[in-house]
Amino acid sequence: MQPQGDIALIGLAVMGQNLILNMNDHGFTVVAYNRTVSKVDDFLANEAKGTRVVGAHSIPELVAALKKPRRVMLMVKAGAPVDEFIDQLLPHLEAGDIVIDGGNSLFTDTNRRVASLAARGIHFIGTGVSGGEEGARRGPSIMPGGSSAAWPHVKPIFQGIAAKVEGGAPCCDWVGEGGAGHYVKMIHNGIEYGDMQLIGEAYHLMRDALGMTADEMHAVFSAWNEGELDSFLVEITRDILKFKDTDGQPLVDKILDTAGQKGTGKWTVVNAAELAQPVTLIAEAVFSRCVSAMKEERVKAARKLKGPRPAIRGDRAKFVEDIRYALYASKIVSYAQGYMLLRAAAAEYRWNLNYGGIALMWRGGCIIRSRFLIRIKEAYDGNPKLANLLLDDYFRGEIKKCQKGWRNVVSMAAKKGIPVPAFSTALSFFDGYRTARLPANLLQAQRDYFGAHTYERIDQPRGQFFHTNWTGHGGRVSSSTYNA
Ligand code: NBP
Repeated sequence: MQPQGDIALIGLAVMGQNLILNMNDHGFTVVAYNRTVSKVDDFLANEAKGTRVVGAHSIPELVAALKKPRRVMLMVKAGAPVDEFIDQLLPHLEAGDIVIDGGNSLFTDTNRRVASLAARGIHFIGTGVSGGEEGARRGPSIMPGGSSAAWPHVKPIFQGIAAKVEGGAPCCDWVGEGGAGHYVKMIHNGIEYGDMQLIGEAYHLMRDALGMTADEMHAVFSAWNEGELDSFLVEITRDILKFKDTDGQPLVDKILDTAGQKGTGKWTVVNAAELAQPVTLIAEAVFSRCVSAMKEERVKAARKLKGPRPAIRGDRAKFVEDIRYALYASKIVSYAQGYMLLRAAAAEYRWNLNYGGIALMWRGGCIIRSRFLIRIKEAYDGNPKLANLLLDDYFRGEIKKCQKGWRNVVSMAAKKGIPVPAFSTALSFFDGYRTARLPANLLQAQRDYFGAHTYERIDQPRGQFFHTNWTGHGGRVSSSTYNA
């Protein structure tokens, strides 16, 4: 009998199982396999019962069940498990076959895997998959990159199962060579950290400065979700605030305030530093999770370090509206920073990224999906060379509307001692970006004073470097001029 399998999927945890069922719904025959093989039969007997999913109990059995070119997708823990499965698969694959890694792998690992498998004639795709359990089952956002020759063989499956938006457009398209797909997923996750931190700061101000109850905040988030902040994360925040524990009290109030993280936010910040891009909001979001994790230390510090009382008097409804402005403006800055990093990465790694297309891929199916992303798509479709989202006419106008309220929130939070690191870094970045003359002249003077690092002058052409003997007893030799 001819092999029937359209694609194999290895890794029967939450993402793998749901992707398999989604592929099955779209008419594809999936071969399922897992390191702990007992989970294959368990899956076939339960979730996959009555479907056309085929179980495999070994790698040779999996490979034998696949049509050619063979397509094998890994949905396993990122890191060594991906390399271990590749090593197990390779002896059974032939030139033209395709291996896909759908986990949250570091893009540099994907670069390496694309190159090493290409040397053996095997195509490798590294793809971001976002949307969690529900997305995987009903339509995720899928961000594939790697060996472009493999894309036509994978496209019908991926675009078939992906979320659809605006007239049926799939939230999946080819991102680029090497690790480009995983890179875009990494930026997605970084932006997700930022969005969550911003919502958290809005919640903190409403709870501690205005003394609002969970039900009152639920009403605010419900209203916000009807406007330009309409998004998955605002929607689930609305629902979380409404959710009651068994005793009728809001469950959110009983959850310990220490945030976890799995690394993709940190990777974004490390890469931003490597590429000298000021992605300050995601950095604050990552570090805010670190501060939250210092729970015992914070509890002790709270007894010793006194500040102002957080309560704000005055027009509450107006302050809630100002918080909405702060959230919206900061979100625009965060996406502007994320896109700055994408542009720098495209130049550094020689990827031809479609910025509007990326916004469309994030438009549905994923955690950062929102109405707002269509505006980003329009901005880049209108001007693919747009230097910064903040310079787009639409976003310039939106920031203008928000500015007064945004500044009021940041200054009020400072006066009342409520931390708003993401709101304030967004505002500081905005002010820095729009400042023609920063104080870095003094900084350059300091560098030249203590280390003979040289400086450029405003009355001389760029690229000419000067050194001054500031103390009268320094030498004539200056340091080399370069940027690390
Ligand atoms: P997990 O990240 O929990 O991974 C579970 C799978 O990895 C199981 O099949 C497990 O096999 C296998 N595995 C592990 Br753990 N260690 C292994 C090893 N040393 N060698 C071989 N296999 C190993 O599952 P998930 O949450 O479904 O995520 C799968 C991938 O998708 C991850 O890379 C994750 O980062 C990514 N992702 C997750 C989400 C989400 O919302 N959960 C969203 C988007 C992307 P076993 O059954 O034998 O232990």
